[in-house]
Order: sequence, then C-alpha cells, then structure tokens
Amino acid sequence: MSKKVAIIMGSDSDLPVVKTAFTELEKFGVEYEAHVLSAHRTPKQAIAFAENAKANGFGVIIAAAGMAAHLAGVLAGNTTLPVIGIPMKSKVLDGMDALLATVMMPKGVPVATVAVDGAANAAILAVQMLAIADETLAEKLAAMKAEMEAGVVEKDAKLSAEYNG
Ligand code: RP5
Repeated sequence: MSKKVAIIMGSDSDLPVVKTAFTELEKFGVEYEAHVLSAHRTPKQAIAFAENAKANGFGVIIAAAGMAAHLAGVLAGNTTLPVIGIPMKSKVLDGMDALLATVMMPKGVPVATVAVDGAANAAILAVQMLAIADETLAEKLAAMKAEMEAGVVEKDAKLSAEYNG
C-alpha cells in the first residue's frame, strides 16, 4: 500500500479548483487527506502538520495557495517530504503573485510548482512520486499515458480525414 497524499489549501475558497486533485488521486486509488491550513492565518497548525506528516503516513504534500502564497514554502521548510505547490489564480493579479511566491524558493527548500490552478497535474505528479516505490501505481500511470496517446492519435486521424484531402 502506497503512502497517503496530503492536500493542504490556504482557504476553503481554493476548494473548487483543488477538488480536481481529489478526482485524479481517486482514479489511481491513492489515499489522501485534505485540510485547510494557512501559512498566515494558522501558521502554528501548518508547521505542526508538516513536522508530523511523515510520521503520520504521508509520502507527498500538495499545497494550494493564492496571493502571497507562502504555504507550500512553509510546509517544505518543515518536512523532508516532497512538496508540490499549486499557485491559485486570484482576482487581482491572475495568479502571477502566487506563481512567483510558490516557485521562487531559496536553495535547500524546493517546491515542485505546477501551473496556476494546476491541481490535476499536482495530483499526477504526486502519483508519479509514489510510483517510484509502487509498481502497481507505475502500471496505472503507463496505462493513463497510453490512453492519452491513443486519444491524440484518434483526434489527428479525424482532423486529417476532414482537412487533408
Ligand atoms: C490564500 O488567500 C488562500 O489560499 C486563497 O487562495 C486566498 C484568499 O483566501 P480567502 O480570503 O478566500 O480565504 O491564503
């Protein structure tokens, strides 16, 4: 059995986007736990979560936050587990604020940052990390990639039939 994935979001207002990560993890049968924890509003709880995450059976932490998005970095600073950051789109700066705050980490404290609102890819990357030590998961990932490939090949055939003489 693989380790669990922790999905931490800075606010419940992030949930509609972050739910996509739940769906992806469910497709792979990966167990997860979701929490609202904020680097700014509940810093003590966020740090305590990160400090205990490994002992609590987690293998990867996904952290979604918007605006001055320090959540992924704070979690990464308090655990040796890999942390995947999802910069959340905000009304004012369209997610550029969160993207820079999440990705521009100092040496020694990496955060694997996905695209703005990239919750699906955060989940898939988490599965890929767990799959290093789990051959069943690796096979499911290979099947997903094969399905994706077949889908594009089919679209190309349809497009070619319509436009390429
Ligand atoms: C961040 O501030 C959260 O991750 C959220 O994206 C943003 C706004 O939070 P709320 O004011 O909606 O709670 O910390």
